[in-house]
Amino acid sequence: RNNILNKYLYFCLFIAACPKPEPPTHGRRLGRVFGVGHEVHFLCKPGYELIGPRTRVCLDSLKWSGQQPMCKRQSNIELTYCNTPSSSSSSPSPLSSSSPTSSTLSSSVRPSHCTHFLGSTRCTCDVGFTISGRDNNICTDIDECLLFPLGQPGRLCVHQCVNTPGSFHCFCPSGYDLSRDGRSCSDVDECETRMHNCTGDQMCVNTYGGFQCVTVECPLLKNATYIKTSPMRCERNPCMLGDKACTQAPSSISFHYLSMVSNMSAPRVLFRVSAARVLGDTLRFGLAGGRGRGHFSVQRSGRQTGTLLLVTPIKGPATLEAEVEMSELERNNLLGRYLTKVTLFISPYVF
Ligand SMILES: [Ca+2]
Repeated sequence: RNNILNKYLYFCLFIAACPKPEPPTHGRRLGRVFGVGHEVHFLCKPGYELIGPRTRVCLDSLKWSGQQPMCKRQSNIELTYCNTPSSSSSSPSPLSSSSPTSSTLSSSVRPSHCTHFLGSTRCTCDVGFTISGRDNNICTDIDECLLFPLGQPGRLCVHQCVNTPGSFHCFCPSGYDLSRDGRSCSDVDECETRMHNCTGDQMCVNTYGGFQCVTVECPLLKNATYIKTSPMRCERNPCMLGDKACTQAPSSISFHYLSMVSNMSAPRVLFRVSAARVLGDTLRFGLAGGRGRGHFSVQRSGRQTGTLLLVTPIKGPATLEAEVEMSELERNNLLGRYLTKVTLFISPYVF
């Protein structure tokens, strides 16, 4: 056990990660994974403007790309009013104190662009802003996140939406990268990119939003002993002649790991078990056990094939197990039992 712990510590020391980036004063940092290839994002409080990069990436050199950004207080924006002919004052008057926006001057408020032609005035705003103010003289930011909230058709971001002056930005939970479309989140394959901390005797299983380190261990049964014949399979050692309890124990146990997103529709096929060669006259397939049995069913889908089905959707995060048993018989005598243990890792999100 100590040995395992030592190995774990050894791996912990060598996870490739960048130093924890501090959030800027008057702002915050989004993103909690600092491994190579991961991104962090920076935002400023209202009234502050981000100077520097909005996003930094942890580079192979274990340094963050770009410079640490700052949040700079926005100096009172000079609102140049569209002077209507009646108010020909040369000095632009500040926002009247009755205006509700005067106290929250930020870059979410901008002057409008007005043109005067033949006594009429036409004012427009930049993209992402809408005209407001008593004389259409200011533009206020459109909160796209509020307009298209999460969980509604046409939503902007699959996870988190942050409104910015004139635009918006989508954020993903840790373990995901923002997709190229800027709205969806795609899983980071920690196993493929070596961002996992699984030890040498463990296997890395990529999951949606994370990864799992699994150890395949052959069972210790009273009546039978097993030996690992491949990383995912254990086979029973030969039984003593006449040892019935031993011959009734599974001849082989295979392990499989599946990753799924939350709330996948059902019914759906999860896994198929087939007999490579059949010695007896009958094959039977059934669900032997496992956590969350109510979600699964086993059906025969061919002469030598059984199918593990998901029958009701699973809400994540969850880890469930299903055991599919195939038994081979000859004139009603059991020739062998073969167990397939399927572990399902279900993400907390529908992506
Ligand atoms: Ca992953």
